[in-house]
Amino acid sequence: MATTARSEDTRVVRSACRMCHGVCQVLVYLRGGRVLKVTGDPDSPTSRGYICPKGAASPELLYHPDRVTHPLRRIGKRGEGKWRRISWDEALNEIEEIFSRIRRESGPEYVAIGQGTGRPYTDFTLRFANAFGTPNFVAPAHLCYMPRVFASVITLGQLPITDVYGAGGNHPACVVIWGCNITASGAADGMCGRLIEQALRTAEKVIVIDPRRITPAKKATHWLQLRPGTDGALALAMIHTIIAEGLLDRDFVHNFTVGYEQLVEHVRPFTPEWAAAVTGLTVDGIRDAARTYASTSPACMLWGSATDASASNFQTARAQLILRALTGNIDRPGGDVLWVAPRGVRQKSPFMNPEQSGAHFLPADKPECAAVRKFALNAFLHAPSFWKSVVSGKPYRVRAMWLIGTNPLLSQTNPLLIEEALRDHLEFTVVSDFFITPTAALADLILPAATWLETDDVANLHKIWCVLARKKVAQVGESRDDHEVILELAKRLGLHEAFPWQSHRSYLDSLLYETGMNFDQFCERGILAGEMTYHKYREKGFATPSGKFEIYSNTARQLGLEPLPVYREPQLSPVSSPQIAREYPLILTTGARSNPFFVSEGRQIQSLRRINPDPLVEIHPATAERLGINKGDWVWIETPEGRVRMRAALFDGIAPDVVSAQHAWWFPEEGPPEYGWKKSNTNLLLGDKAGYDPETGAECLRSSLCKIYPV
Ligand SMILES: Nc1nc2c(c(=O)[nH]1)N[C@H]1C(S)=C(S)[C@@H](COP(=O)(O)OP(=O)(O)OC[C@H]3O[C@@H](n4cnc5c(=O)[nH]c(N)nc54)[C@H](O)[C@@H]3O)O[C@H]1N2
Ligand SMILES: Nc1nc2c(c(=O)[nH]1)N[C@H]1C(S)=C(S)[C@@H](COP(=O)(O)OP(=O)(O)OC[C@H]3O[C@@H](n4cnc5c(=O)[nH]c(N)nc54)[C@H](O)[C@@H]3O)O[C@H]1N2
Ligand code: SF4
Ligand SMILES: [Mo]
Repeated sequence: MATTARSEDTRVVRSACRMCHGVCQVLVYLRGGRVLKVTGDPDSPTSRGYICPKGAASPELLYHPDRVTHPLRRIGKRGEGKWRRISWDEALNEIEEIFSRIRRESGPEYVAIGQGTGRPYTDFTLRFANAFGTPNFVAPAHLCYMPRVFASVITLGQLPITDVYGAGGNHPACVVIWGCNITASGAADGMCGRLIEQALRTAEKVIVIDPRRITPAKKATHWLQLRPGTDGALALAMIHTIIAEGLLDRDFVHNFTVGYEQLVEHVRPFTPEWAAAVTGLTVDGIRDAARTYASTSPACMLWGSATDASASNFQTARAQLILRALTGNIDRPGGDVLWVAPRGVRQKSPFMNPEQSGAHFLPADKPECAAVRKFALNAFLHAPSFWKSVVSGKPYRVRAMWLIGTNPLLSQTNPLLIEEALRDHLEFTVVSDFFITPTAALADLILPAATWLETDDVANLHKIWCVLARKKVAQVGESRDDHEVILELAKRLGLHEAFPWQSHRSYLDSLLYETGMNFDQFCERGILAGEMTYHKYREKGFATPSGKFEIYSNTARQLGLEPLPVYREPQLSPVSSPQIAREYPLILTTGARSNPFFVSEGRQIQSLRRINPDPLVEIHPATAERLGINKGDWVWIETPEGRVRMRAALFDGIAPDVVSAQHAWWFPEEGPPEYGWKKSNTNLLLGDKAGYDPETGAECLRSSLCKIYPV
C-alpha cells in the first residue's frame, strides 16, 4: 500500500530512499505538503526497517537554505561567485543554442557529458551522449563496480549477488567480507548493511579481508589484515590452496567450467608462501582462511570498491569469481547467486540492459573520434586522460561539457588540472547539482536538481532482482528531475528516436508496460521482485560462449587481456618503488566510506556533519607516537603529488605502516570561491605517479605512499 492515513493531517507514503546508491524502502511522513520525517520501513525485504543518518536527514537536504532552487547564470568572471537567477526556459535555450552550434561548427564530439557514481538518471545520461553523437562520456565506473561487472559478464554471463535473503531456504554458513564495509557505511551496490549484519549473526564462519579492523572483523573467524592493493595475490594463493588440498566441488568444476586444467598449471607458483611475502599475511593465515571458505557451505562473498580502485581490478575480480566456482557456491542457496529480474519490467540500468545505453544511436564513425584512447575494459572515457586533453588541446579540445551529478574537483585524481580545464579551457560548462559545489562554482550555468523526495521513479540501479517505487512527495523552488531536463533537451536537439517519450512519467509507464501496471499502480505495490530459482546453469548453462563458467577466458584473450588471473603490484609501493618509499614510508589508502557522507555530499547538512565534523586520517598509535602526533592533531599528509591537512584519529586496528584517509572533503561553510576544497581533499595526493590498471584505467586510490607530520 503506497499511502496510509495516520492521523487527521499526517500522511505516510511508502517510498525508496536515494541518499546513497539506494536500497532502503522508507516511510515518508507528510503534513500539509511538508515532509516531516523519513523512517525505515519494517516490511521491506531489501532493508528490513533500516535507515541510516543520511536517509533520516533527507528532509534536511530537501529544505536546506543553501540549495540551488532555480537556474543560475554566471555574471562576472568564472569562479568569481556572481550569479543571476534565470528561468528554466532561458537556461534550456542557452544550452540548446550552444550545443547545436558546436555540433554544427565542430561536430558533436566537441560536447562532453560527465556523471559521477550511479544515480537515478544513469539510464538517460549515456543514452543522451550517444544520441547526441558524442563518444566523450566521462564517469568513474572503471574504478567502481564496472570491473566486477565486466569480470562477471565475461566469466559467467552475469554479476553474482550475495544470497542473504533466504529465498532458497538456506542462509550463508560462511560469509566473506572482502574490501567492503557496508555494515558501517549503510549500503553499496544495491545491498543493505542490515542484511549483512543478520547474515553475520547466523553464519558459522566469517572471513574479513581488510587492512582495517572493521566491526565484522572483531568477531570474525579469520581477519586477514593484508597490505592494501595486494588482494589479487591473496586470491591466487587461496585458489592454489584449494586446488592443492583437493577442497574443490568436483561436480561443479568438472561439469560446468572450462579451463580448470590450465588454472592448475597457472597457479602452481602462487603458493601461500609467495602470497605471504606479498601481502604481509602469514602462510597459515592464508591457508586456514582458504580451508574455512572451501569447507563451510554455503558460502557467500561480499566484494566492494577496494579492489576496483586498484592496479589489478578486473584480474582480482576474476580470481574472486573463480574462488566461488571452485567451491561450488555459484547460484546455490546461501551462496553467490544469479538473481532473476522481476518479470515484465524493462531493465533500465545500462549495466543490465546494454540497449538502454543507446550505443546503437552513436554514428559509426564517432567512437574513433573520442578525445582519448579507451581502455579495453572501460566503456567510458578515462577521466584523467580526458581532463589532460582539455588542457593540452590534444588530440583536440572539447568545447562544452555538461556535468550531471558529479563533483570531480573532490572525487577525481589530479584535481588541479581539472580546475584549470574548467576555469581556462572549456568554452561552456553546465553543472546540474543540489548545491554550488566547488565544481559548480566554476560553471557557466547551474541547473537545480530535484532530490529523491521530488521525483517519481522505478528505482532499480544495481538491484537486478527487484524494482522499488519512488513517489514524488515534495517540490522546492524550481528544482527539476534530471530525467525531465535531459528529456526536454533531447527533444529540443532533435533526438526523438532515442527519447520518444512525452514525459518522464510516460517513460516510467513504458518500463512497466508488460507488467500490466502503470506507475500509480506500481506505487501501490511498492516493490516488484523476481521469482528466485537456483542452479539455473544445470538446465540453461551460463551465458558465455562455451555455455560454461569460463575459468580460462577466451573472451579475455581475444581482447588482448590475460585469460587467467594475474596479480600486479601497485606502482607506488615499498616493493615496486623502494626509493620513493624511503621518503614516503607509509602506505596510504583513501576513501573507506564513512557513514554520514555519500562521497562529497552532506558536508553542509548539520545532523550529518555533527557525526563527523572534520576530515580524519587513521594512524596506528605507535606510529603516531613515533611521529609526535596526538589524537585529534591536525597533520599534513604528503605524497609525491601534494599535501593536505587532516585530523589524526588513532586506531590500533590498522597496521603501523598503513594510514587510511577519508576522501572528498570540502567545507561549504567557507564559501566561494573555493569552499575550502584544497585543504583536505585526498585526491590532491593522487595523480599519475600511482599508476593505472592497464585494462580498465582505474586509479589506484587504495594504495599509494605518503609521509605524515604534525601541522
Ligand atoms: N580518493 C578517492 N577518490 C574517490 C574514491 C575513493 O575511494 N577515494 N571513490 C571513487 C568512487 S568509488 C566514486 S563512485 C566516485 C564518486 O564520485 P562522484 O559521483 O562524482 O561523487 P561526488 O564528488 O560526491 O559528486 C556527486 C555530486 O552530485 C550531486 N548529486 C547527488 N545526487 C544528485 C542528483 O540526483 N542529481 C544531480 N544532478 N546531482 C546530484 C551531489 O550533490 C554531488 O555534488 O568517487 C571516486 N573518488
Ligand atoms: N555512507 C556511504 N555509503 C556509500 C558511499 C559513501 O560515500 N558513503 N559511497 C558509495 C560508493 S560510490 C561506493 S563505490 C561504495 C563503496 O563501498 P565499499 O565497497 O563497501 O567500499 P569502502 O567502504 O570504500 O571500502 C571498504 C573497505 O575496504 C578497505 N580497504 C581499503 N583498502 C583496501 C585494500 O587494498 N584491500 C582490501 N581488501 N580492503 C581495503 C577499507 O578499510 C574499507 O573498510 O559505497 C557506496 N556507499
Ligand atoms: S543506506 Fe542508503 S538507501 Fe539506506 S537509508 Fe541510508 S542513504 Fe538511504
Ligand atoms: Mo563508487
